[in-house]
Amino acid sequence: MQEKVYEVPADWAKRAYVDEARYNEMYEASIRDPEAFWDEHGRRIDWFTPYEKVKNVSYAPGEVSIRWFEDGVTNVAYNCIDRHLETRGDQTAIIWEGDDPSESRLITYRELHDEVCRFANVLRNRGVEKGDRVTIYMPMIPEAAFAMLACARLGAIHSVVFGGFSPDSLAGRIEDCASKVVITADEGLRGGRKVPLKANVDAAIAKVGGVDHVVVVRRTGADVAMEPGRDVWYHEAAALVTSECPCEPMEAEDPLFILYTSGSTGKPKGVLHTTGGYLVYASMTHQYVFDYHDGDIFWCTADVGWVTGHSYILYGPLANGATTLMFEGVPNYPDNSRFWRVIDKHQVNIFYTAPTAIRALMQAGDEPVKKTSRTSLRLLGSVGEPINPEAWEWYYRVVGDGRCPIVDTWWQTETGGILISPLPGAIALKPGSATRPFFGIRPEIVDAEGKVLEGATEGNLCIADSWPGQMRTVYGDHQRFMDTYFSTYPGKYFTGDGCRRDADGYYWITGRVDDVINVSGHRMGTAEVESALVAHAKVSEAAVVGYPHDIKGQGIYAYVTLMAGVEPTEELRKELVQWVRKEIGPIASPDLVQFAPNLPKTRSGKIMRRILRKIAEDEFSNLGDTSTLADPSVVDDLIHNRQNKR
Ligand code: 6R9
Repeated sequence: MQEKVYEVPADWAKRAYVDEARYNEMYEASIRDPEAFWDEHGRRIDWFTPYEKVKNVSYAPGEVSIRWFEDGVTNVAYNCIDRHLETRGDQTAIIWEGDDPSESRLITYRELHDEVCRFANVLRNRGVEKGDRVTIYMPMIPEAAFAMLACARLGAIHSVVFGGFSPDSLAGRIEDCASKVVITADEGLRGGRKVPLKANVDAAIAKVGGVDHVVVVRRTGADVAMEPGRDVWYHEAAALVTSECPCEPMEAEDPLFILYTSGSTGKPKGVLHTTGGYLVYASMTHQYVFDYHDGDIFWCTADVGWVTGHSYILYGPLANGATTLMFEGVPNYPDNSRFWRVIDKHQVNIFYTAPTAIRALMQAGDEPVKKTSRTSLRLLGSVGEPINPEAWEWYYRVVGDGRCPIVDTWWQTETGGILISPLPGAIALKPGSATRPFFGIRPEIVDAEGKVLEGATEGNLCIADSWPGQMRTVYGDHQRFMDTYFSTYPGKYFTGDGCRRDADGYYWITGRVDDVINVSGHRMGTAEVESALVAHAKVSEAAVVGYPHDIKGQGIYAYVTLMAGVEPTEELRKELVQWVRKEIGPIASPDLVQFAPNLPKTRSGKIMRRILRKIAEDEFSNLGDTSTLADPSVVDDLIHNRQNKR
């Protein structure tokens, strides 16, 4: 089949910050002399004390250390707010669109300043200081942004926990970073449904303790329990403070935030990002990848609970003085035209969403899209998982009316910002390919032994050198950081993704090569779902794998061995799905549960996931070598009782 290529439109090459020649020139310069390149671009943010040292990085086994701009002093909130006040105080910083289409709010940079200062003062009055950890468990309301920026202003480290996580998951995250303060809302509102955030916080704290203050923002007005001395309504506390609060001077390597993410083993890791390098990288990628120009309206549909929300709803856009749209709702409420109506309502120019949303909306047909105008759109973006060419084409043709380039941006919580993506004025597009590396990024494809493969090839994706937005450590566990990312291929950062490079030097991400699955763009460790399942009294053993799913990208397939004497019933199947929902959160609900009296194991007792994956994928003819199984007949039973997909 001939590969489709969409050339850079002539007007894009002219208008964009970089065309192809400039991209090549800048990319080469960034690789030839990273120090000089980042010395220049690090100054795109304002520094209280300018840096003299640019890069101080070691990937050496056992002593991985990553420092950028280390003698510089700055503050992220200052860069996202204060430095814009003189020139764009009256410009809209945040457009908030509520779950209910009749609700929206515009917040100027000056208002943002006042709101963030108030929030910071409320936190300061509760003893929050530089270096303290603050957990934020909020719906997509402006106060979530105010709270994050208030932490940045004070130098406190925020840990945002996605509002869809269960009390147990929240508890684990509060405990891991020892947050004494939690910020939440009475309830969240998504697709017309209420989410009991405050009640979840109460349940989490009952489990782990250690929290001195809970600041509660009123969203729905629900009647929630308030514990005297611990809980305070934000609007009451905010009425008592001023709208002035100085920015704490922060060293470039002082932490900015922790964000928990799933890996192949163990509990979620606290990915730690620091101040200077993160902001330089988030703002620079936002400007160049989305070709953001003054006055553009930028909409990233992610939740602030994920890294995409951190870097491309908040920090990147605001550092650039952009107008960023924050959406509380979901793509299909009140109907399947919602995204496109919001684009028309707020005249959005740049729209950034996830393949799972595109695939779901594609199933609803063209009509909900076509009845809206979308003439304001200029650029489309995709993130979170590989986008299949069919969904790419639909996004391009139907949503973008064939006028808007698509930037398929590959990156991770760990990378802080986009690493591989087209620049719309510079790089011809191939549907399904994240195309070329951003400035300063050195992708390498290696084989299982770590040999670097050249030319057109396929293997595991590593990054050979550091970039300013890279995570610095796993909070509280630097050894785990080194083991997870720098030990498989010593001297390189290992991404956990598989990747193909074609003859044109384009990168095609093929998905995770570890035990991480990507369900609707949400990262999940199969081990987390397994440990939730085995925590159920009737489950003796569980093995979880991903399988191809039309809308979610991957679905969750759970093989469950029950305790002796327990009857495998339909009811129990449903109960187990509910159980996982409750233990981790709705995003982790297994799509299919197969009761398996035995799991395929090696003689040493290791579960052979390769075989379970193949069965879940319906690839029975291609099971590979099963001769090392302790009991090969187990496989026939598994195939015979496999769960149906539709
Ligand atoms: C930003 C974000 C990271 C994992 C990553 C990869 C997958 C993300 C992708 C993509 C193909 C893209 N991924 N973007 N795969 N093409 N454009 O999603 O961070 O939640 O940490 O997930 O998502 O597998 O390793 P995170």
